[in-house]
Amino acid sequence: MSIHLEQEVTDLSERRMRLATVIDDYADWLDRQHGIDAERALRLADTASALRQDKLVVAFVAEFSRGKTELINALFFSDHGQRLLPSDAGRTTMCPTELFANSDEAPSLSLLPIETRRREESLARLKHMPIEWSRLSLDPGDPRQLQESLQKLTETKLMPAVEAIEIGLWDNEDPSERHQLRADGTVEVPAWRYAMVNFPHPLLQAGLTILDTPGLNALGTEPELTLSVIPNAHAVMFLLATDTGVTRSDLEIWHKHVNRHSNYHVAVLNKIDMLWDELKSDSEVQAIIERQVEETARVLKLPRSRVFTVSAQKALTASIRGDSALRVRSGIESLEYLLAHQVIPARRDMLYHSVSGEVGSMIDESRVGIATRLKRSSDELIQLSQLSGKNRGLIEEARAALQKEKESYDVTAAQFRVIRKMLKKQGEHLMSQLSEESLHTICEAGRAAMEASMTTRGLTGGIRQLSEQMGSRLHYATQLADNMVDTLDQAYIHFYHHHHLPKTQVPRLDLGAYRNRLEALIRETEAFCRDPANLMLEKRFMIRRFYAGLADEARKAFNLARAEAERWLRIALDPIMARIREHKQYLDTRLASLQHILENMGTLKGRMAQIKGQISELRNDKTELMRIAETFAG
Ligand SMILES: Nc1nc2c(ncn2[C@@H]2O[C@H](COP(=O)(O)OP(=O)(O)O)[C@@H](O)[C@H]2O)c(=O)[nH]1
Ligand SMILES: [Mg+2]
Repeated sequence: MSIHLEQEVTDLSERRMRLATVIDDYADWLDRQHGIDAERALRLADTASALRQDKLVVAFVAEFSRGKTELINALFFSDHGQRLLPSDAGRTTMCPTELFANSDEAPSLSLLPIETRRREESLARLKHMPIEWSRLSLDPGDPRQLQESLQKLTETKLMPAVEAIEIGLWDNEDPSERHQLRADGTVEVPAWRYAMVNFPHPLLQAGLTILDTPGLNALGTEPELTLSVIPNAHAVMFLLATDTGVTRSDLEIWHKHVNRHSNYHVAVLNKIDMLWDELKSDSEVQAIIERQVEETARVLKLPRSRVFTVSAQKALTASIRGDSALRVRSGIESLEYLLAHQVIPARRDMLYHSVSGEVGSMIDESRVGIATRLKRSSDELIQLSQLSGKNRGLIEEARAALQKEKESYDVTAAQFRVIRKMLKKQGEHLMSQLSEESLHTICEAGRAAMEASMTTRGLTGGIRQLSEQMGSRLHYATQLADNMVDTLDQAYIHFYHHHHLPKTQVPRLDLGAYRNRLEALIRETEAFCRDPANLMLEKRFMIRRFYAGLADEARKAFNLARAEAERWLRIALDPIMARIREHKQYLDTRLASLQHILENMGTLKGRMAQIKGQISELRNDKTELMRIAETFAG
């Protein structure tokens, strides 16, 4: 593990924590402001906790035996003095393996039996069902125990061929797989479907999650990996090996699982040590490697700069032996730089941008709010100082003027209550578009359409129907929300012009991301159906699984959209009510104080002192807010 990488990961984690702390500080600050923005404070607390839990996910994807596991060992675990994950000849990881650190639980290896493929639940859901997993404790202080336990990742078992076909583990019609059938009618299959390694390594503790995947077989039959796990990774390393070049199945993985899906990916040409040849000069060897790199870039249609060369094995050996010349020659450092100086900074910027817009504009609004309150208090103070020592007549006049202002305000507030009632109804109508029941109905109908003909055509029909119905509901909900925003905007403008309430911009409800997601799922389905492998065979199992995977993703998008709409409703409707109440209270106290003064001129001084106290409190709040704003921007 290089210093760069370790530093950058730690730095990313520290920044995340700092940002979360500022957001929490701001939420506390808001909370102290008489609970006007309780809803926003809650939302901020959510944002902060999401930041704290954020993970940087790096996935390694390739056909079997390209050296993914070896590269993971070399990049992240070489300080162990040996291979942490099994990657030596003939013994490799057989199932997708997720490596992370969760300090709430003891270090452990959790394995999901392969038979759970029959289950309807998604992997994501199974992760929350501990009973389905077989669990082993890991002892980070005992390398032998560690290595022995992790050998489990390589386990296979024999399964009757019919069962293996059923759960999509073996294809009897594929000539390249037919030889795997044994005389007793069984085939060898991976023992585990998925593995989770909770391990207290510093990089993992700082928020790195690594995903190691086995070859094409496991990827193709686990739609969730392609539909959600790999696309959600922040970086994907696609491995090739110099001895095999770019094979057909490499290309299949590249096109189906990497190129189209992942946000950021690079190709890594591994095992360059196999081209090292003592009978050739360094520059000759380098030229051979370069030719292969260019060929790889051409076939994958990638810029040359996105193809890396490495010898994972030599890098691991070099790190363990402390051989720095070999380490340099292995090429591992360029991958470390890539992670340290591109992948991690990109994640850092993205995290900051994703929160800065929303939090930044909230802070701006708070500034306006506090300025308004300061102005009100100083207005009152000025008025009182002008009245002090004057006769009752003038005070009576001031009181009468204020009384009139209050009455006119009450009329506006009463009018708004009618509008607000209507808005509330509209809000309910909006939420009914996105209700759990409507989701259920849509999913059932889509499923029925798919089940009616278990073919790829039935599948496209089912998904299309599902996604279109969901999409049109999201669209309608957005329209309703836009109308509500227009009404609210007018109300705010009225309050601003006539009663000097702060100007406030009501945010729009934006469900675009979820509609895009649904459209992407349709494209996904079409690609699946165009794939000859899925067309030629009547793969009912695969179709059903793929449908389940897609429907799950669609449901996720719809549920997220609902949560977003709920939050939006509260943010749109609650603050205006709070501001109206606050302003009414302000007019009431001011009126009452003038009344007191009229009854007893002696209370004027006391009231002035009280307002001075309020002003200095507001000043403190303002200073604190400025500090938060500065830390946040910096
Ligand atoms: N010569 C050579 N062999 C390697 C290298 N990386 C991995 N291997 C070997 O390739 C085989 C497969 O490696 P592994 O990491 O298990 O591949 P995976 O299936 O992609 O995870 C093992 O026998 C490794 O020892 C390398 O850089 N050079
Ligand atoms: Mg492996």
